[in-house]
Amino acid sequence: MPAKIATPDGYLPQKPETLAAYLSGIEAVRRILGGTPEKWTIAEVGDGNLNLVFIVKGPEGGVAVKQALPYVRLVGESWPLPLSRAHFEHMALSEQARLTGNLVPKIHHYDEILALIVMELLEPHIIMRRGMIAGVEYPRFAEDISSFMARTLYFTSDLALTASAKKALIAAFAGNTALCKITEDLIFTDPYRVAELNRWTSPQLDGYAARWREDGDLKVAVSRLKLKFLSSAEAMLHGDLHTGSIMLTTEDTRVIDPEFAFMGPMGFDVGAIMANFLINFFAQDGHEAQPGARESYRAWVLATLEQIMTSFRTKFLQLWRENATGDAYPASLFQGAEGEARLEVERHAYMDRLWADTVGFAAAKMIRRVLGLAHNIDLEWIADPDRRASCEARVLTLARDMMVNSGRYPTIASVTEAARAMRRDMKSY
Ligand code: SR1
Ligand code: MG
Repeated sequence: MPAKIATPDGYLPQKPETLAAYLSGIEAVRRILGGTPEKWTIAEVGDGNLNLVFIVKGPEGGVAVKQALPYVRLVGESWPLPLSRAHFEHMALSEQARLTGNLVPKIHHYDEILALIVMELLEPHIIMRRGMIAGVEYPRFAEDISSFMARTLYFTSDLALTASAKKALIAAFAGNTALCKITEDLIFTDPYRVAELNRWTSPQLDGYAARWREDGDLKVAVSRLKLKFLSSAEAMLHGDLHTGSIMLTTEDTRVIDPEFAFMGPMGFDVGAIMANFLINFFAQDGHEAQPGARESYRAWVLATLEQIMTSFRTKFLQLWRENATGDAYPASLFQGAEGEARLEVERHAYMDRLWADTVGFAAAKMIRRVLGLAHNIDLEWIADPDRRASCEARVLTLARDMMVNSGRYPTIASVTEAARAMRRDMKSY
């Protein structure tokens, strides 16, 4: 068993009893909750893979408290994980708040020793993945998430930052290695080899898992993506931007949980959103009461995905035109109408490269949710294993093609069309 993580003096995993006493010592929190600690209710509600999460309510209001454990909650103490992830989450949340305003929860208090963040209680928001499983449409989401991605990625890139500011940001996030390692192993490596923690719908998908481990083209393609993840410090990423990291209502969107934040390739975040929309699209067959019942929801999922990708590109390009404050593409090299025209062509070429990365990273994220350790409830909640396996096989088949034949997917419309065709033509696993 790997060595336990040494925790600082004063670190203690919280329980409702200890948390009430702790919070009562923080004036800002006391004011939000109102009353006295005996009047507060505290429940541990964490259902994620890594941390403790408490909802605390008082007579006046509520807060959410997230605390890192010195191990991976999903697996237990046999998988130690540093508490420093709370530090990186706090830093990323602060940066995202500065860049996007109210698209992230407000921070009320941060405690480095306890690895604990007290945040705004988001109510009546729910985790987006749960809403999408239930078939809820979110009319604001495309607008909000495209702004979130465009602003956080653009303003932390060399297009907006000076070289020294960019390097300072790289240094600030360089220590989040343990969380990056989870991604490097679980997304880019384990699904393509025999790994103890891999799991899939068995025996239905045994053949897929075996073929994935033997597929040389796929292994080269995913290794290229892994190299990019390891080496391309393009911008500050959220690092785990799936629909479980978003809480929302039909009117308000908040991105939560940036503990995987680091300086990496932009397509990794954009691809995460694409992957989770495509997974949900394929999973709808497992949730509809009778065949066709979710047809209009499926249409919403793909239309929204198209809108997100199109708006992201438009917004990112516009930010670049209006805020070219970085050291990349020096203005002195692109003077006059001819220089500007040349630069505009180059901006589009840049977005095309980012798009190609997005398709590849999306594919990697789709495959890991079917063959790796951590699955999505979109698929997991389909009780009938044959039905689930049919949805999962479509996810795998489209993802493999997106990764190996990425040139076939030059636009978001080509991706959504392929998803529709896959669902129509591939009847079973
Ligand atoms: C062991 S952690 C597994 C996954 O949970 C997080 O949400 C990330 O997606 C990570 O890969
Ligand atoms: Mg998370």
